[in-house]
Amino acid sequence: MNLMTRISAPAAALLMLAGCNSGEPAPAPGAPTVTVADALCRPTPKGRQTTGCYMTLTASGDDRLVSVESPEAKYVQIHESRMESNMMMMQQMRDGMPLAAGQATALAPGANHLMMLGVEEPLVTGDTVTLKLTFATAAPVEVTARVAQPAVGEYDHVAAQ
Ligand SMILES: [Cu+2]
Repeated sequence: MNLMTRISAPAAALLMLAGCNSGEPAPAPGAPTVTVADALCRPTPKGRQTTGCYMTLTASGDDRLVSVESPEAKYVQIHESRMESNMMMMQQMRDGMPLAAGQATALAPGANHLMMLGVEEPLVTGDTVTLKLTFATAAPVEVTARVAQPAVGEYDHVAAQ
């Protein structure tokens, strides 16, 4: 019985390695992760170099979206939107956006969102945008966002105009 145990443990480890052949190092079992769904960036109208990006983030443990970068923009900021004297205002979340364990957190039009600044090449519907998300705890996640108008038309960049 003891001998069986000694043999089967390394065998199981080998099987796990064989199953993870994607090139990326697999996260350690139980390591915190963040999954991203429905990533979308708004097209840039002619001449505009700012636009909003939206997605849904789910962290396996309590975490925080700390920063975002993209080859398509000089900067990407994490913004919050709020109503102030009947005006939709937005400002940068300098400490990032908290993510509660297991809870889907939306970046959405008219609410918290990502804002790309310094977009040199116009973003046209059908394009894709690469966004690299960095978290306080989980490994960074690279996201491919499609460029399209969000279903909800609410605009969140009044303050930037
Ligand atoms: Cu914004």
